Amino acid sequence: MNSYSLDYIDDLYVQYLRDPASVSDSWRDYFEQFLVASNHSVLSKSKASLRAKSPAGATVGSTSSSEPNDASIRNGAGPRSGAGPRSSASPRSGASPRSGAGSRNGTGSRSGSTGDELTDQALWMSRIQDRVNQLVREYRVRGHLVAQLDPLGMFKHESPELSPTLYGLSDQDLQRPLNSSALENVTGSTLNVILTKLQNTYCRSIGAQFMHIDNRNIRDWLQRRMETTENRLELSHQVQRRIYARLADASIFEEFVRRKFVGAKTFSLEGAETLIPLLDLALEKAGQHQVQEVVMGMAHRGRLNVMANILKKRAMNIFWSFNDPTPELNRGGGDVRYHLGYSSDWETAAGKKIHISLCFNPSHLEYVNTVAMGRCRCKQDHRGDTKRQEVMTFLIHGDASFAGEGVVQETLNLSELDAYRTGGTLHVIINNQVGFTTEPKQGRSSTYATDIAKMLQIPIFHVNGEDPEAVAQVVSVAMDFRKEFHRDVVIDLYAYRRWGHNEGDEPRFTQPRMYANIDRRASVRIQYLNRLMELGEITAEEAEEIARERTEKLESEFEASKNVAFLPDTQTLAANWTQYYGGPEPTESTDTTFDKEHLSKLLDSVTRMPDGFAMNKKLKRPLALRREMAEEKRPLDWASAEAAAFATLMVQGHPIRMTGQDVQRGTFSQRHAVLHSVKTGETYIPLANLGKDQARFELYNSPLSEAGVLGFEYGYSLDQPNGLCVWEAQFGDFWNCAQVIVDQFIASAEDKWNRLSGLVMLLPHGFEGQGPEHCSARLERFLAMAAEHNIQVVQPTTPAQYFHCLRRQVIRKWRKPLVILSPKSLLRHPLAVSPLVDLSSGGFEKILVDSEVKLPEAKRLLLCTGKIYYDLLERRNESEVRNVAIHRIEQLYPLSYDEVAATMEGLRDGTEIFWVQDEPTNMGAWSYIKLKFGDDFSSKYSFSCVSRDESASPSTGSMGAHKMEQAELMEAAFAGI
Ligand SMILES: Cc1ncc(C[n+]2csc(CCOP(=O)(O)OP(=O)(O)O)c2C)c(N)n1
Ligand SMILES: [Mg+2]
Repeated sequence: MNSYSLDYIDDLYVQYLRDPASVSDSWRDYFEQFLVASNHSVLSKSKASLRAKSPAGATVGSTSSSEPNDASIRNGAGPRSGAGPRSSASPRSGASPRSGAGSRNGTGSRSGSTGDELTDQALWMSRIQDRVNQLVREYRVRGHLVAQLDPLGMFKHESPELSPTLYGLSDQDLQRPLNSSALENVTGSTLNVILTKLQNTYCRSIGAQFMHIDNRNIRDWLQRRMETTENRLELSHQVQRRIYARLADASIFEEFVRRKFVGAKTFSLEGAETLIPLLDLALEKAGQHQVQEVVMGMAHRGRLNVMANILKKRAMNIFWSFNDPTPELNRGGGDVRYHLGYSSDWETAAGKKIHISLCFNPSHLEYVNTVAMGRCRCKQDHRGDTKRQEVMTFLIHGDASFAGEGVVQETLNLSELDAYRTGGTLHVIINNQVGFTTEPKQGRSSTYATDIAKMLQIPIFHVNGEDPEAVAQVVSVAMDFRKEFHRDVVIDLYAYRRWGHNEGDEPRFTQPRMYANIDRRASVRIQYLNRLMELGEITAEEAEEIARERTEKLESEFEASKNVAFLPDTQTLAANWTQYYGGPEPTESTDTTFDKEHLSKLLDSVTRMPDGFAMNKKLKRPLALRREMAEEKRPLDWASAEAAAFATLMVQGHPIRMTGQDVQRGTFSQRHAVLHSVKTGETYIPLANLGKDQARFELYNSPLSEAGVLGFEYGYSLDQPNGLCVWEAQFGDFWNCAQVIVDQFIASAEDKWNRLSGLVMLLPHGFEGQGPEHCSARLERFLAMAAEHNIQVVQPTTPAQYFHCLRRQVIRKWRKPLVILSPKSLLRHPLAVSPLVDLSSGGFEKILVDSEVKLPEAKRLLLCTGKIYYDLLERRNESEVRNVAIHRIEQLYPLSYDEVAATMEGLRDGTEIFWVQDEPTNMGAWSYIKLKFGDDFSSKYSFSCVSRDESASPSTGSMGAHKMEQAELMEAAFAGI
């Protein structure tokens, strides 16, 4: 019988002890006969006996169904008899002292009773060590469950796996000296000592989850950091006082605001004031790590406090906003004080400057996450920070929203992707254990609010917010982890919410017991002060002085804010935005032309690849055709015009970044901007190889996400006025998964926050019989949210129009989000082509006027936008109609009546104008056109609409029905002609 057979019998024995019925009859008889009253000596004897007399028919060492698995041991029914042997699920090599025992490799004596006893003794010691190893491992895996995390004591979990008795370790064993190299920095201690160290490390105020990380080096690094220090920092006198001062900043600010602005909404931080020293310490660490800039994203909770105490926004500005003295300036615009952004410089204790930018934030929780990350990435790109260590993101979350909002998963998923990597975000959860009135047990199915973060290979540190020194340790390990591994890290700050959700809210309606508990608690400032006084680090008088000084300062800021002449600090755009502007669209046109010869060369060069590059054969033809386009032997198609726009912008110094699902090839196999060698799999990007003077070209396939990715690109665009930042939806229909980013940021940021963006959204759109979800980019929704020149909504119908539109977006200094309804079938439509000269000359036209039928001869004018133009044109050509003019509206917004009227000159009064659209009446542009121009049109002409009947879904799922409907539209458009 070998050692593994013994292990097997051990396992069976454990199983038998838990449930005698779970082992076979023969093994049960055997255990009953020999081991029922087991203890060490009995075991020793019994093992010798076991070797001699295993029951007939039992296949020792096999993996029979009675073999217990890891889970069955862990889920065991509580402590077992102290001496019971156990086959450990822990590694059978490594720290186990077996190799030295001799018995396992056959060198020990196995014959004769004395030799047997000795061997058994060694075996037994080895097995104890195995169990200790297992116990140590369980502490690393589950210690957090019994850690003292929750100031209110509500988070209660048991972990029987942490009981030594589960591993057959008796009280006697606790006193034995052990080889416990399994625990960092400990050798030759007793189990008792080891247990104390384990509990200190993993079960005090810090609960660390890190054993889900697959990479052993990372786990070892974390273990070392925590176990060698028992998860505590030795804090200097100065740091302790600094922590106290930051707590005083936090709590005195809250108390002051509550006293002065009774009942006003502040979303107080009280109960979680440790956030302020936490951020303070994180910034200190960031300074040590040579971080130059921090981009912060956070929601309402504690935001005013962070503004005052971290961003150092002068309190007078915050107080001024409570008074709301100039409502007339904010009619229809602006935002509430707890959503505003701010930026400032932070100076660390060592004198390092860090620029902090707190992002403007809508009420919609968690959506700011990827916006902040996008900004961080762009700032890194500007600095040439290829290691992504000079700029980092801090994201502060609520417990309910982190667990509940799906965009959190999208956020985390971006963190390790080439297109979105920012070198590691610090996530902090203000875990006040409630979301408005909803408790964790109603709000999440997971143990922790942070469990979604376990999808990443990163540690999650839960920490009791009432233990600021534990928080200091966690910040130190977390920030060093990020520095070392360039990955995200999560700190779950366990706290509570001293008041209601906001200051007008009564939390005792719904959380009476929790609030009875909260009411009894002294603030963390007072608790920490008491501790420091006990340690003799600070006197009551000194503490009093710190508090008095802060209150006085706030008092003087308060007085200043009441001065009628006071004007608050409204920050203007950052320095790199000085040449750019928002507001109404400029009336002057933009020169988007480009030298024809150069254009031709650039277009040709994007068809070339390095010698020997083995391109897919099927791409040869499209590239050959493009070469002919460059030579003006054929007109350009859509994708070539796009490549031309990109190339010309980049050689003029404008960087381009584009992401979206499958954008490298293009959803419709039209772009092929990244070529793959069929021999080596290597890729080649012609647009990134135009010449050494070109600006950066980045084109990334995104994960299957809309909200997260669009948020990221929007964030990127906030810091990149000089470039083209493009997000393409797979089909236009899917942007509604990112509705929040469009509504809350893209469409309204300038109005609310005076922040500009030149982001481009490419939304494939077109009714082509592909069913309800592949036809409509929901033009009507963009038009409904279009106001005050907030966005541009464009539907170009020729490659040249697309080319000029993209170039205009960067060349003019007016920065405005651009929504392009891009085509699908037009990508290859024989009529949707443009000669090279239309790109090298001309410019973008808001309305394309009929070049064949002149208005004075028109009996009817068809107004339309997008692909339906070509359907109408074909129908007109087929039926040889000569008296119906067709105008295409290429830019739906901004568009004034004057601009439209200018294209109608010559149209006789009373002429019929039909707005023709493929969309059902309740969708598309009809409602917008009618509302905006209907009265003017109707006063002079006969104005009506041709469209599909109103419908709940955009289109039919039947190709046959689609064709019938399309034919009816054409009939109606030309009826009576
Ligand atoms: C997307 C979204 N849904 C709902 C709300 C309304 N709301 C505001 S705060 C809040 C509770 C947030 O709880 P938590 O994330 O724990 O933050 P806390 O307020 O407790 O700090 C809710 C539901 C919101 N702001 N955003
Ligand atoms: Mg909460």
